[in-house]
Amino acid sequence: MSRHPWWKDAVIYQVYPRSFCDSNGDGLGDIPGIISKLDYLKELGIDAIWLSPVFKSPQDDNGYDISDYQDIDPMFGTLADMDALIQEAKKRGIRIIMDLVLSHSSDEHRWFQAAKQSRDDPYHDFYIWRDGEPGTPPNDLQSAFGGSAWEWVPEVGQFYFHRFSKKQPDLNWENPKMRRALYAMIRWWADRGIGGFRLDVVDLFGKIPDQKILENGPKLHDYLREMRREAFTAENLVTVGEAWSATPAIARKYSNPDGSELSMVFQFEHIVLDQQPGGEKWDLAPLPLVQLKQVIRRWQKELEGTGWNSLFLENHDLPRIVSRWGDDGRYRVESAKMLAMLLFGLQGTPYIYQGQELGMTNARYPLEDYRDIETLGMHRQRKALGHSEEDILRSIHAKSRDNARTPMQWSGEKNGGFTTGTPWLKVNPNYPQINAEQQVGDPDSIFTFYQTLIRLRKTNPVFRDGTFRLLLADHEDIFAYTRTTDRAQLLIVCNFHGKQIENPLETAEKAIACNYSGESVPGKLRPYEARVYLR
Ligand code: TEU
Repeated sequence: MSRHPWWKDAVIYQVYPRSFCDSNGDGLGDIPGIISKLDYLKELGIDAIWLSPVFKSPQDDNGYDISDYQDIDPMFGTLADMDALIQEAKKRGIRIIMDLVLSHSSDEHRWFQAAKQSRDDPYHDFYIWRDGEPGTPPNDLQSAFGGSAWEWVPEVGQFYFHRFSKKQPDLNWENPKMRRALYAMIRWWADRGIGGFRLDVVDLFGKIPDQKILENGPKLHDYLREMRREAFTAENLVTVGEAWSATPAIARKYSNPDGSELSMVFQFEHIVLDQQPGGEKWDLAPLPLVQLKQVIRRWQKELEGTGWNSLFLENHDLPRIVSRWGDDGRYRVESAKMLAMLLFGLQGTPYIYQGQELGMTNARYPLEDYRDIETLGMHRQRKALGHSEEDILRSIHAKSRDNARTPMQWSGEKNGGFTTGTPWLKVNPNYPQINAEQQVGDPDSIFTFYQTLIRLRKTNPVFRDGTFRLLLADHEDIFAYTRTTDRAQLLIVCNFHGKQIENPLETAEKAIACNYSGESVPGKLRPYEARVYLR
């Protein structure tokens, strides 16, 4: 056996089930649909699928509000379908990672239904309750989707805390019975053959709302070590936490190589660079490339040998990267490939969000076509604050979570081949030009480029082991770095802009991958040109 855990060599693919593939024509993706696309994923070369939540849920936040952790929502299929997915994926060497939402449940979970009946109910203390008077919440903490984070329940004469929608009451991690119930549920899934877990908003587990401590509460890492011991008992699980507040020092705890907490965390320091300092994601700003390089360098260096990075540019909460940091017009193909190379050259485990491998783009819809609770909440709030409709729509087009949630574009057929019915969210009208059918097997496609990058990572240990060094730190257009072991070195050179520029790193060596075919232009980097050299 290798001395490295499998996930250090793995590439993980995120499926957003609602938007992936609809097998029964109801306009919603489902588990049989995912099974029907496993061969596609196998061909891409990925090792594991992170499934956004498919548990039973009233879908107030598209499944991030779970009403039964041990059942599948009928819109996605049945437990038998889930077992079939695990088995069919396994046949193809693909593991399934489930998305555990443990900071809160749905208000329709039987625990909460019982909890809100009486203060004496044993489940009451599974949630966070505070006394008070109706209309006067315990403090001014706000829900991430707008409005107070406290909701009054007359039956018990108390407020409950909800960081997200009021249909997402926060679980009380102080309660050991509550924690044990979650751990038993996790072991039950691992026994069914689940390969790992993604932990939604893991940094909120130790919150103390009374002191307005939400992230990084004092007991957070105790809880995680306990969870590691009592829940993650199966062998070879991969665990990844979502931690918006992580710094490298904190991430070293989460991803300590001694395995005492998690395998790795998603951190977001690079993701929040293109917004106004002190503002929200909706307050748009251009990407400062020099700063992006500093942030990535810091994470690469500070976790080297002492932790592990997850590498991502997209997920179900973020816009499409080619529209965000590339050019989704003239240089869509080149810039999508450049961003892929930039990411895949780094140390860590890369994640691909569905459609990223096709260079899918942001949707630019009129307001009535958006479905996301966060987007609609922000629209309401900013309207009330007097922002213009035009400004709000500009922010939505750039940053709405629905940008990533438009249905997967499989073919040039009606609805991009996603459904024979009416899709729950409109398909991006560019599906005749951007779809999987067209790209699989085309040597110049974005899909094939991802395939190549995955293959390169699998055959060259320097991708896993090489130490990072940033080159040309102050250059305004080029992101370049090396990765070095005592046996090999990678040089990655990316032109981040849509113009041809001088290449100060010109070399006579032959690139092992490049996003342009044919001869290079001596001494120059073409628009968005990206090359990787192996020496
Ligand atoms: O997201 C965590 C989170 O903090 C989000 O509010 C995030 O800031 C926002 O989506 C960025 O625009 C996780 C899930 O990934 C998200 O889909 C859920 O809505 C949220 O938790 C609640 O479970």
